[in-house]
Amino acid sequence: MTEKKRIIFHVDMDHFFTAVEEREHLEYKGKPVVVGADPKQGKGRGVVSTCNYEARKFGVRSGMPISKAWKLCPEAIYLPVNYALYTRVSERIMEILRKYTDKFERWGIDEAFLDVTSKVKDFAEAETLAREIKQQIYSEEKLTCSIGVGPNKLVAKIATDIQKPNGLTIVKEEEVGKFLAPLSVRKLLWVGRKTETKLNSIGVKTIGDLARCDPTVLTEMFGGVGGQMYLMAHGIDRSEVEERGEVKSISRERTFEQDTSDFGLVLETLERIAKEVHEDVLSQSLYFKTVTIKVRYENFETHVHGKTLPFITNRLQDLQKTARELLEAYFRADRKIRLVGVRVSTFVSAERQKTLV
Ligand code: TTP
Ligand code: MG
Repeated sequence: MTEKKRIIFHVDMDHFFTAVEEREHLEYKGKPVVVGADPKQGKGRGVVSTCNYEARKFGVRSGMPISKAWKLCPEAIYLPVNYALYTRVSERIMEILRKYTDKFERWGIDEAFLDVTSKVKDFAEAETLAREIKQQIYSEEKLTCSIGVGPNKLVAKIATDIQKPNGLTIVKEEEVGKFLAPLSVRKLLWVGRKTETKLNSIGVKTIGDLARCDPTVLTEMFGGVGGQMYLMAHGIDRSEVEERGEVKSISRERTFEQDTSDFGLVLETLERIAKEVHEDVLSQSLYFKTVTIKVRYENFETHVHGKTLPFITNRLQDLQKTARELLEAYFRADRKIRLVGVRVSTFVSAERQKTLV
């Protein structure tokens, strides 16, 4: 069977939340900036949502406890998460990108895939188009992005990360093997730290090592996922770029009978409703990537805070752990909570997950 060769773009904004903050406050330019929980002079709970590249030089990273970030870089500018602002900017960027192709797929708040097969005749034209997109986003939004170009979504997404910020990485079909081989297995979509340790234990460190494995050994070790990993290691991904419309999010919330400052109770409630959300996720055969919590204090002041995971998942523990981390930033002994909620979004159906390989 001869398949039409595809050309896929993956676009990812650079240090998105902090880039938006820098744009709004020119005085931050050149200084380390961290967006996330309040560091409270090193005693704060919660995590870093993201940080700019100046802060990354000090070792600060997304998902790190904010207290650790403070230790590494107390001089950084620490800002709360202004989700409403980033969502507005994200919508405008997606509108720009959507105009370039009818085969478009949003993937998280600052990422999207574009299938430009029918818009360009080869990779040279694809490069020109990618530069045009970068230029348009910059001139309209004063933000930079990185673009990965490849024969499928998997390769394009891995390529984006190779040169960041403001990068453009092109991997032609015939270059895929050479491109993937030296990279760590962690670069593959579903390989987390645990899987990496297991793979390392059989001497597999790079994607090239994985590609040389016997697929039956991988299936024995990891079940069905093992077979998927093997195909991915060979850069094979037939999934289509398509907008997922129908289900936007699944959420639950609870109002306490009496406003409470009992953190244990709030946490337990959050975990219980996360379990309900998770049951819905499983019953609809979905995978999610973004977890958002909602906290309303007794005076009705309401906060919504989300985190997009670096992987897609359908595991209860990922949902509960992320929700718990997000909640920690809002717990204050002196403030009673009236309501908590949890939402998951950015879905992939199990059907599509299977077709990704
Ligand atoms: P990313 O694209 O993963 O990160 P980034 O845009 O900040 O940096 P990079 O230049 O490496 O792409 O995530 C997009 C946004 O999602 C990020 O700006 C903040 C948010 N986010 C979280 O809130 N928590 C997280 O753990 C991660 C990874 C991201
Ligand atoms: Mg990004």
